[in-house]
Amino acid sequence: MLAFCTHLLLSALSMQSSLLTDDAPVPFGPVPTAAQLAWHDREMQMFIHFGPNTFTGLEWGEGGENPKLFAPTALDANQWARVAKDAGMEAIILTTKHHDGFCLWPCASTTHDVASSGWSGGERDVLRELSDACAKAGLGLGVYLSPWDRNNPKYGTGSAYNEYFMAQLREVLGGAYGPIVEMWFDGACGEGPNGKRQVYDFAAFNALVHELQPGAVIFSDAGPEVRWVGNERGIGNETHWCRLNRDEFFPGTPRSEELGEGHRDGTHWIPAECDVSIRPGWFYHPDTDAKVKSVDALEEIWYASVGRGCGLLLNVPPDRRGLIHDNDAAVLRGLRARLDATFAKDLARGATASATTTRVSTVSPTRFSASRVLDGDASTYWATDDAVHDGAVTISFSAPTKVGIVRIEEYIKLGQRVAKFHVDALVDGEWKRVTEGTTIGARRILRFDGVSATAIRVVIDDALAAPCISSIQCY
Ligand code: FUL
Repeated sequence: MLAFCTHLLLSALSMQSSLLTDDAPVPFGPVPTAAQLAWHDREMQMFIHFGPNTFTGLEWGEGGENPKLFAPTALDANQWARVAKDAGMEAIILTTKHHDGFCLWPCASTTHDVASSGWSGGERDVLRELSDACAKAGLGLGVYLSPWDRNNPKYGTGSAYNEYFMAQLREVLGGAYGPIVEMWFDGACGEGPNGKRQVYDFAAFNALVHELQPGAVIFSDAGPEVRWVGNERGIGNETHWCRLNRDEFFPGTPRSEELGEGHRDGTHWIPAECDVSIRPGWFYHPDTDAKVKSVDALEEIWYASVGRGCGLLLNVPPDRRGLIHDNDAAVLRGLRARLDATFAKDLARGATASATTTRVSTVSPTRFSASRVLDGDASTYWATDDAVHDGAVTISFSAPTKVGIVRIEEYIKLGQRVAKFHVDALVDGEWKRVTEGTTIGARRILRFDGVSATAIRVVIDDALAAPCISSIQCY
């Protein structure tokens, strides 16, 4: 009993002292959830468009296709997972049903599915095989399920179709296929087989996804967790606020040109994801084998998406065998090799850091010091006092060092703060500006003409609240 009372007293005292001594900045604006933080860490994910279109050559199937057309000859989801893994991707999102309504898993509520297909006597399940392959490879699994359905007769009838769609969500998200990291809702909404357009109940769809897969983020034009970037070229906006006035948007929004930048004073944390295909179309077509994007083109896309704090969702469509074509696999290996070579050695590790201004902490004098940006620990950061919204961190090398890339990360658990910054290099004893930008967010990766510098200085020119920078890397 005495031990129990002592324990209570000690924990009360330590709670009180941490309240008194927690001199960290208070969060600024909306902040990411745990699921969104995990999404930010999955910098690059693979998108897989596969289905009847692979066999008909269409991009938007009409819905009346004979399921027997779906007949891959050598499908191997482990090969997809290997290609994704070798490319350094963190998850695979599969079109379990595209606009043609055909389901890649044996669906209990329609016969327009793999069970009626010409593939292996209707005995196999693409989602099951991908789920197993991802689990084995240590990849996350995401689900694209098109609300637009050009096959189902209930489409366009209101609640009857919404019920059908939610029954499908229950099948794919209910646990049979394990944890799902991302639910991808397409904003496309056209006519169904009866010529009518459907009014979707996205509030109910989202609530169901959250109930069935609390660890998943939902993507759509309007989030609620991840938003579309507003183009299908894989290009993020140079100014990328992770905040959005969410309630003014909906899937299929006519205001998609605002999605790239987001809103500086937005109400909700909803960062942008950049979807793009490695080929001209979303589905595999044999006449595009020579049109696979080059390593150079993919590298540019990577810097314009991942480098601007967005997620990159790169579509790699399997061919009619059910395998990723060698041309696609080869450029992905090339991209990985290029990125690995570029980012092999962080030149800032081992350098020293100092700041023009540092937040005072009574917990420890180094709690918010400049050295925090070099410690490789994502949970520590350099910060300024609340009233100070600018300042600079200088990274000094022991000898002139050739630098052409900086990677800067904000401590986004406390919100997104930086609105304007620039980077200087100390070359032959003189500071010269090498690059500049607006937002940073989860990360900003900037390339510039390489300089031989004895120091690199990241200058925060303007922030909406005390800047909190968790990492500065140089390559
Ligand atoms: C669009 C769809 O209409 C395309 O077919 C593709 O699935 C793309 C990712 O989203 O809205």
